[in-house]
Amino acid sequence: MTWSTGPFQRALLCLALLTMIVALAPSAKTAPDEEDIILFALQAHPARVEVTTGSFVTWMNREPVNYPAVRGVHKLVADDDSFTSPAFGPGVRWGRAFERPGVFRYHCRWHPATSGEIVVTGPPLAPPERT
Ligand SMILES: [Cu+2]
Repeated sequence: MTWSTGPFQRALLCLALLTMIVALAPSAKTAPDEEDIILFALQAHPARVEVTTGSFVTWMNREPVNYPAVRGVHKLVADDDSFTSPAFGPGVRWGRAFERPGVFRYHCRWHPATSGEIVVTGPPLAPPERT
């Protein structure tokens, strides 16, 4: 084998390794970000998501079967009525942006176990909603 291990080659190898380490390291989260929540087996995964204001949060319906009566369709409602999703079935994604800080708990209109909370931190990007 004619593999040379002079100082220059070693330095080059070090540089290559460092580049790989930097490339493989998880990138720092930048705000605003996007989160995907999977709805599966009538549960939200993860049930608790923390994001910064301005983040767009999406729910993906990955129910594997058509449940009787409701056919695996979910309709998410915020406990404080700040948002309501359309009914969306298996394979369909729905999402919304969270522009105000707070803890937003939600549940499915038809499946109480399908619930979770979005914890939003950061400066408000929209005025409070009128009631
Ligand atoms: Cu549901």
